[in-house]
Amino acid sequence: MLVGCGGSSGGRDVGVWADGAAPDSGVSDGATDSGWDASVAKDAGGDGAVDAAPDGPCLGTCDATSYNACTCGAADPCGWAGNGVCDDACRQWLPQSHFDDLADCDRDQDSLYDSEELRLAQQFEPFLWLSASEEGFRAARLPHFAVEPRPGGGGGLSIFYAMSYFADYGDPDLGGLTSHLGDSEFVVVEISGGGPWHLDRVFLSAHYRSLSDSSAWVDAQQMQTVADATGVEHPVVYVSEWKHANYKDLQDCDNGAFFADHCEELDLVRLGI
Ligand SMILES: [Ca+2]
Ligand SMILES: [Ca+2]
Repeated sequence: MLVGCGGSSGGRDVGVWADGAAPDSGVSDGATDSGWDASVAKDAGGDGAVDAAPDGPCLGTCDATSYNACTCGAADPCGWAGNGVCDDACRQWLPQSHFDDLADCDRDQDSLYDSEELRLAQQFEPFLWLSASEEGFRAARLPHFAVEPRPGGGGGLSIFYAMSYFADYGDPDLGGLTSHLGDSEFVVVEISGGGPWHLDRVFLSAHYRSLSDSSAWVDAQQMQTVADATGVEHPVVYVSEWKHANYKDLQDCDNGAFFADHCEELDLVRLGI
């Protein structure tokens, strides 16, 4: 049984189908929809007479902007594809047969729904070991992310995490020498598989393209992971104190930047996109 969602068409109530048949997705033609169950239809006028079946696409639920098995159908009976409003809810209603609304729901036009980009970025969002010596400053960042198909096809994706620390506090052994405002370290996570997605490798920036560049690609097997409260595994990154270079473990951190970097793990926190 498909129950209407309270919209109306031509002054008539949206009613109920009893036979489970697909709703009328055609044009407004004045014809009664097949499967309309008059015994449970509403009486909008209160006159005791059962209302006639509403007509028009999806029994008026297009006008009500109601997401259901009709309005979300692959044939796009309401004409919502590319209408300037993202109808992403239809992907949840009909995962296998919804109409394509990438024109409205894919701002960067890379054929990935914006909501899917966010979901994957959160699924693989790194957790950070941040230094004890940054007490009071560990939350001083405003991270961003971007998701793109990996070059060369194959269906893999690349997730870029801009850590966006407000400041690099300089070398702790030299009283903060080289400190500067704005600290643009980053992590790139490459995934593949699609269903389910799995981690392939991670790029960890560490003074990227500077004289002390210690950045590196790390295979998934070498990355430490941690499960969040829902059981999803996330890559773990060791962040050098004050400088925010990224490493896969304590040893790499202490060897980084010609042994200038150090990691003192105090708090394991989610990046926070
Ligand atoms: Ca739309
Ligand atoms: Ca996109």
